[in-house]
Amino acid sequence: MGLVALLAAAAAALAGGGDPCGDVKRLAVEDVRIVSATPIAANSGFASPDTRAPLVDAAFCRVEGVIEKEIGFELWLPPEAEWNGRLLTGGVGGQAGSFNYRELARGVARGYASASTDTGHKASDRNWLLGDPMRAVNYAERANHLLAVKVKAMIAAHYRKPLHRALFVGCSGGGRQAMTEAQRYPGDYDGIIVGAPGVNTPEMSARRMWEMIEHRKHAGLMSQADWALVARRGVAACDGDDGIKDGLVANPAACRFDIGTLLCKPGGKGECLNADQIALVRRLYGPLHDENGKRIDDGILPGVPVSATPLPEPFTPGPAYLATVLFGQGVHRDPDWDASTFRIADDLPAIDKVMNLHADNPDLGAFRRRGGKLIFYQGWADPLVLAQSTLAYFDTVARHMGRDGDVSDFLRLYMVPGMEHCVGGAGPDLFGATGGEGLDRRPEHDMLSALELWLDSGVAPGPILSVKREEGKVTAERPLCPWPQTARYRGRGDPRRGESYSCR
Ligand SMILES: [Ca+2]
Repeated sequence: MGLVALLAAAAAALAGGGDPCGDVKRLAVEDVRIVSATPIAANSGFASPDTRAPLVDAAFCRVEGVIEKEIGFELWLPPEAEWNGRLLTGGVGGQAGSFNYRELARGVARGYASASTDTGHKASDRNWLLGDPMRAVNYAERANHLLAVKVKAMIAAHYRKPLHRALFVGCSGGGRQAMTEAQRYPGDYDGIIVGAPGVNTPEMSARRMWEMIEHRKHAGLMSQADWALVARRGVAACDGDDGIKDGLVANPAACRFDIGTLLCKPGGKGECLNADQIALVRRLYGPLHDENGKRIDDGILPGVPVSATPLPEPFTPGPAYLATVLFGQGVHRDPDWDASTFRIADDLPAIDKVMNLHADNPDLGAFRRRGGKLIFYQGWADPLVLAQSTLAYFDTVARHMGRDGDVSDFLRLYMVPGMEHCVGGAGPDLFGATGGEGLDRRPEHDMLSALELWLDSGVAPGPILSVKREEGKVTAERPLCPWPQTARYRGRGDPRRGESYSCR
C-alpha cells in the first residue's frame, strides 16, 4: 500500500467508516487477479483518470484488477452500511480500451457497487486488434459477460450477502454492449439503460468509412457553414409540427424536406447551394448503397448535422477511428491500410468473420422471461448512430415479440429532440442516463431511478423530464415521451418549461 493509500485508509477509519476494502484483496475468484484495492475516504473529492467524470465524495474501495490475461476492470465498492444491494455496470463506447468512470462514480454516489471493463485492451494501443485473436471476441461480447460473472462473485463474497439486482448503463458502443448482454447473456442483468446503441455496428461503420471517403473526395465543395445551412433548413421545414417553432422537431421521421429547395435561383439572393453541392448533400443524406446497388441503411433524417471533418471518436482517447480499426486491422490485418480502397460489398460482410458486432437480434425472450426491463434512448439529431437504426430495431422487436405489437411490459424507447450523440446538441439532453444528472433523482426526472422503480415496484416509466444546463443553470426543459408518443406544446405557457408540453 502506498503512502497516499495509507493516509486515505487512516482518514476513512477516522471518519468512522472503517476501511471499505476489508479483506477484498484476499478474495479468491477464478481467473481474477486483483492488482490493487485502495480505500477512498468520504468527502475526499476523488478525481478519476477521466477528467470529464464527476469528483467522488462517497467513501468506497477502488478495486483494480484483471480477468484472465488482459481483460482490465475496476470495481468500486461502497462501505457495507451504504451498499444498496445492487451492481451498476457502465459500458464503454467507441473502441473501449478504458473504463467508464462516469458510471463508476455515479454508482458509488448512489450506493451501488459499480464496475466497468476495458474489454481486454488499452486505448493507447493503436494496433490492439492486430494482437491476440481473442481480443476481437473479448471486445465484441466476452469481456462484459465475464465482468458480470466475476464481479457478482466478488460482491457476494465481499459483503457476504447475495446481490439483489444488477443494472447496466451504456451509450454508443456501451449501448451495443448493453444490447449484446440482453441478447446473448440474458441472465447477467436485471435492468438495462441503452443509449444510441448502433445495433448494427458493421453497417454503421461502413457508413462512417464511406462518409469520410466522400468528404475527402469532395473536399472544398461544401464549407462547414454550408452543411450547417442544410441542417438548419431541415429543422425549419418541420419545426412547427410539434406546436412550437423553437429549433426542435419532436418527430423528424415524419418530416418531409426537399434538399432541392436549397438550390440557388438565377439572380437570387441569400443562402443557397449550387447544383454540385445539392448533389453531394443528396448523396450524403440519402440511403447508403454498396457497389452492387444493395441498400445498406435508411440515410440521414432532416435536421441532423453533418460534419465535413472527421468527428472525434466518442468517449475514446485513442487516436484511430473504430471504423478504420475494424476494416483496416480487423479485415485487412494491416496497420497502414489505405482507407480509400474500402469496398462496402467486400469489406462489410468480411467484418462478421472477425467478430460479431450485431446487437440487432429481435428475440429478447429470455431477458423478458426473467423479468428484465430495458429502457432505450436515442437523440434525433445523432450524426453517428442514426435515429432510424434504433427506431427500426424497436419496431422489429415489437413485431417479433409483441402481444399485438405491445412490448411495454419490459421495453421503453425515448426519442430525444435535438440531442446529438448520447449528449449535447440543441435540445435538453440531461435526464439521468449516461450524459449526466437531470433535474434531480426522482424517477420522473431520472432514467436510472425510473428503471429502479420499474424493477422494484413494477411501476413502468412514463414521461421523463429532460433538462438543458448552461453554466450550471437549467435553461430549458422538455418531457421525453414513451415512443411512439411525442411531446407537443400545449399552446400556452413558457415553452422552456416541461409543464407546457403533453405526451401524445
Ligand atoms: Ca418545434
